[in-house]
Amino acid sequence: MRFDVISLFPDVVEKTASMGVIGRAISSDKIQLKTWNPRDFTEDVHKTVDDRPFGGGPGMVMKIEPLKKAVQSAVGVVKEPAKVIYLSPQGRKLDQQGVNYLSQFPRLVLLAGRYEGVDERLLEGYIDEEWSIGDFVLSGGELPALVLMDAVARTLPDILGHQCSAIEDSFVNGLLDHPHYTRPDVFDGVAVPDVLLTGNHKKIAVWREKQALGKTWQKRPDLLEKIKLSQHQKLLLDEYIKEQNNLKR
Ligand code: 4HQ
Repeated sequence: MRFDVISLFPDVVEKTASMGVIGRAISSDKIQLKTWNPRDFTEDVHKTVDDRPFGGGPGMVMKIEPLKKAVQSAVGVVKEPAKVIYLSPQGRKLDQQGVNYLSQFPRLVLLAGRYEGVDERLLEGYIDEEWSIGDFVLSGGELPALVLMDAVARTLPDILGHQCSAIEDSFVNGLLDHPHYTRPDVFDGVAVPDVLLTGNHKKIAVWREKQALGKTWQKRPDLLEKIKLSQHQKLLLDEYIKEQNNLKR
């Protein structure tokens, strides 16, 4: 999969994307990333990318001409069709379902805005979809673009060292992740759950499933309303809830 990110801070995007599993996926050419600076598409001596808003008011607006050229250059750089995305709080809120939807496209062009945002006519003419990473205001679209890219990239085959970790992760099955432990087996007098030391993989899988259900019930009950539990899962969650009640008494 190929990502093209349009940003006034291409170094930030490249540097951040070069870390960890995503960085390795880029180095090994499993995913492609190219950044595009709207400043390189200006025509004036000052390389102006922003201007004062019509109607007045505080802040600046990103000019449409350099952005249109940047988007068209990014889209046209290879023949593969691209989905063009603008990151903004007005967009569809990103969740794992949205991430899975976006991961089916061979190319994403991500526009990271600055200032008060972009000229509305750019959205109307040159942007396919608008996405938000949450209901809060950031100072630029770079972090949202990186968040989207990270979440999408890690769903792709052969990106994570351990592909099952992507499958078992939080949200992928609609549930939160189960708890994790590593050495030492006792810390501050608190022991790791016995079952994890048994080597009984079937029992461990059942325990983890029950924990994922229980943690979701405790911390994010809203998620349970979105999915249909199997009969086995209902039984495990009932057991978890009963165990919790016993601990309280
Ligand atoms: N911004 N999710 C304003 C965001 C944002 C978000 C990006 C701030 C666009 C112009 N983007 N710029 N939340 O707050 O995606």
